[in-house]
Amino acid sequence: MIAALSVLVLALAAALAGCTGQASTPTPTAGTITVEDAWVRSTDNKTDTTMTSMFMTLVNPSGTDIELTSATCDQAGKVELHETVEKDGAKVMQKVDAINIPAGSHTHLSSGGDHVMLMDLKSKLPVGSEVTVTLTFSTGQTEAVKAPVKEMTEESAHYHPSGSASASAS
Ligand SMILES: [Cu+2]
Repeated sequence: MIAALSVLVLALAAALAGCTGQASTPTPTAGTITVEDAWVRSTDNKTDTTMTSMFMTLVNPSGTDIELTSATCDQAGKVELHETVEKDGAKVMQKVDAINIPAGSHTHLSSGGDHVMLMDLKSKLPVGSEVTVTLTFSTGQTEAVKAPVKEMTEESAHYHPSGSASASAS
């Protein structure tokens, strides 16, 4: 027990020593984001079938803020990270450079909020099909996410159910 503890102390000391000086540079091994409940909105019943949105929950159990910095998808000519803002009383989407996932917390990508935008789609995305999107994070972690294609429902279109809204939601 004592031996195990001193090993831990040594490891901590080494970690601290490695961090002295400037702000820590994230290492790929620090990438611990997990992706939950990913899905892509079907182009069925959409007027514009050239683009659609991907939603999910990104969980960051680490002690450092991590950003989603880019995404790619074989079925889309272009993929952007979007946020939704209110402009003149209307909700509009705009491109952002990154989506932050706070340390020890999570970020919901949802309709009416932040999302991944799949653009210049090479084919329609019917309900029941599947899309693979590769996410890249500020830690260097990449995650290939297989997302089912689903219909946008009344429930999923909601901004954030008031009961489960988190303080970090915007
Ligand atoms: Cu968008």
